[in-house]
Amino acid sequence: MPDPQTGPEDAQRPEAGHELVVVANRLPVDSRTLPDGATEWVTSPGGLVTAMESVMRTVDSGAWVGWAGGTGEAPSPFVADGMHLYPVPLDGHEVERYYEGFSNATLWPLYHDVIVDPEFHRTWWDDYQRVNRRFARAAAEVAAPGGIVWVHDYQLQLVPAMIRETRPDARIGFFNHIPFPPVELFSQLPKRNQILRGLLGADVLGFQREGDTLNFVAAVRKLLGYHTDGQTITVPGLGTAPSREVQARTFPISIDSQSVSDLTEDPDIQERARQLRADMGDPAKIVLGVDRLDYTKGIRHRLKAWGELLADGAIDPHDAVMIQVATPSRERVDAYRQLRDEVELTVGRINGDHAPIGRPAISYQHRSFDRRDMTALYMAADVVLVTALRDGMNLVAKEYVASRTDEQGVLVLSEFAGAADELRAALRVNPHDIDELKSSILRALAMGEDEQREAMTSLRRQVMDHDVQAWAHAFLDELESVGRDEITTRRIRLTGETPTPEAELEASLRTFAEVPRILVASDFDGVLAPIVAERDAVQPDPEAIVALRELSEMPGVSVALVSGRSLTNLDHHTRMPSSVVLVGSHGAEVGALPPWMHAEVLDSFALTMSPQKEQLLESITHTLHRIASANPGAEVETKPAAAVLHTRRARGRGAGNATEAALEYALSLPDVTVTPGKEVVEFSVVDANKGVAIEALARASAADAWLYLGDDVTDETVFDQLGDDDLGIKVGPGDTGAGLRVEGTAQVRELLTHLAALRRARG
Ligand code: ADQ
Repeated sequence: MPDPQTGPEDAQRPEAGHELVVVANRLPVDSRTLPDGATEWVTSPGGLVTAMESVMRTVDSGAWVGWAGGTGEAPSPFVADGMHLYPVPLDGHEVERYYEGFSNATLWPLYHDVIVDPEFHRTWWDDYQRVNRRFARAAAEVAAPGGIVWVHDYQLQLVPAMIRETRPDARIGFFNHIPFPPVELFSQLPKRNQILRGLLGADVLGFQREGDTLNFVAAVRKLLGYHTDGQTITVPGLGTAPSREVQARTFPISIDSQSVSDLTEDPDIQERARQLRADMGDPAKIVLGVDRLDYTKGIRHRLKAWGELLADGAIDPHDAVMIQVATPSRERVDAYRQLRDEVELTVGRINGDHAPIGRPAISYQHRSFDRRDMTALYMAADVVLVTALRDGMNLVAKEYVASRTDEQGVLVLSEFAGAADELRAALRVNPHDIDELKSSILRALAMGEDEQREAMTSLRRQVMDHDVQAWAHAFLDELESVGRDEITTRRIRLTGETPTPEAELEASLRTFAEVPRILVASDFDGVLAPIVAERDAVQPDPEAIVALRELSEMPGVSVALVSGRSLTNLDHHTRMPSSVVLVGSHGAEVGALPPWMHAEVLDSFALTMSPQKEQLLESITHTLHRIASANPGAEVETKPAAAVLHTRRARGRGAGNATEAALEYALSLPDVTVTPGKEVVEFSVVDANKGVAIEALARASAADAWLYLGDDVTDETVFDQLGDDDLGIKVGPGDTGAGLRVEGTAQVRELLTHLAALRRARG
């Protein structure tokens, strides 16, 4: 970063929001308390920040949402180096359960091959969800319409779907910095499906290695049953939403290679490197390890190998010194405390047994170094040991390569680090095999200059050409290329519950009544009849029914009743004349049309069942019966092309449990239209909805405009089709695509009676 000093320059966010919003657990800043007690923010110069700086320069306005560290109230938003920072607060409990708990004691070990046992507590999961929701809300609030939101890492896996809920217009990307485990391991994770669904809220999911991407796709296929085609996943739409495509891709992360390389030209850093060697007693060889003090990094294995080489006499401690830099990490998590004790005990033992007087056999540094010191260390090191047991990428390996402009030095690299896929010229090891590790160390120490140069030249080509800027641009290019038309933006016209003012409703009705050819259509339950617990006890409002009948007999007016009920059931309860069209099963069944309507228009939309669909329906019905029998009171209704789970009469928590089980099951059925409604979940094997039905009826009746009344989420498919002259009327509370709202069935009765009167007066 050009200038690490930052202050609260300007907390104003652009009116229209930010074009690019990065969401990561941590903000790229650390706080520092000044002598006068004030807080100053200093940007922390990680690779991600550098990469983001480069891409943020290409957009008008960039933002970063993250935790500023510490507990309690978060600082107000501020600007640092042209980037708007939005701190997300965490309280002490959340740090314990969301961060140290679910993120670092459940997910981290599980995603790293269960090197230590993952621990799980349900309270941790509750906090993980709550904190993810907070991050999602913060990001959704500041992203510009159609803007890009890029979510990072395992702490925030639910955030993509949570953002999508409120911001379907945004392009959402997610990058997983750590490995994605094989499905056999991932399956152990409690809440695994929720995690997958959270991730699948993104348009593009990025992983470090090809193997990670394949693991993820396999988990989605196996655990959610979604259709996958290569690395493209089809996420079925729940309810009335259409399906979406999600791309899972491999983007190996890198470092700001040029700036690391440039540091080696700095005379002061060159001098530090020389001094370092001298401080170590000018040994023939310096072997270096740099890691966060984490059990995934294989520090114990490395120390064991080094200790044995000294004990065997294969290495003379006067000739070779090991420097182990171990950055303090997650010190409140048990496994990390234990690791630190163990590492320090081992280092102490090895030094006690082998160190010559006045200098160490292992120089152990448990603290942070700045970039310049780190570069000096890399320049001084003849061999760098990267012995991770599992690592997403491992940037240390790449930093070492970028620091060796002299084309000398040997990188010993674990095959379990992501970097092993690209850094082919490194000395590759299986760190679990201590004998192999020992012989690789000896080989590295003995390697001649020419061989070193040959390998290092090849490694440098790789690292210098593929830097972190290229990584970020590749990811964002993929995100940009996601087809816009696949992103459905459902239009919400009204929120809350306030009914449309009388005068506005009246004016709209008057205009509509003047249109020469109109279609008047309505949902049944909850609109023409109050909702009742016993479905068959439903009582339609007699006056509303009379008004509809009357309308259906007027010239230029077509009338339709649309319902989730089956056609026969709807007919039975409404007893409408043949001038009224009945549409059942959410549009999948259409009754006889009156003679003046063009039946052929409906051909393309007719109910079609194939033997495969019959079979599918049978298996769905079977599963729903199983869910119903586990939740007393829940019932299954079968229709010609659908099976429906009714939970109205389920007892106790049965309704919630049955619905949840049905929705979970729904996710495994990519070719089925699943429509959750009020205490019902409908599984339809034909692809029809009320919106399609109304559109077809409007065409068949040659209507110039239509009016539709609906109370349910299934009615939103109709409101999605509203044209300028059409009237969408939502009955009751809730967000809706309708332009008008009335309170309940009593108002529907008044409205229909009034419309009939207006139309009658028109003549
Ligand atoms: P980490 O597990 O933190 O990152 P790594 O890739 O090795 O691992 O990055 C560590 C960074 O910290 C390097 O830039 C290194 O120079 C720096 N560092 C280490 N010790 C230091 C010290 N004492 N002082 C100062 N700096 C120090 C996670 C994944 C990795 C993945 C990265 C990036 O676990 O697999 O490579 O994210 O995606």
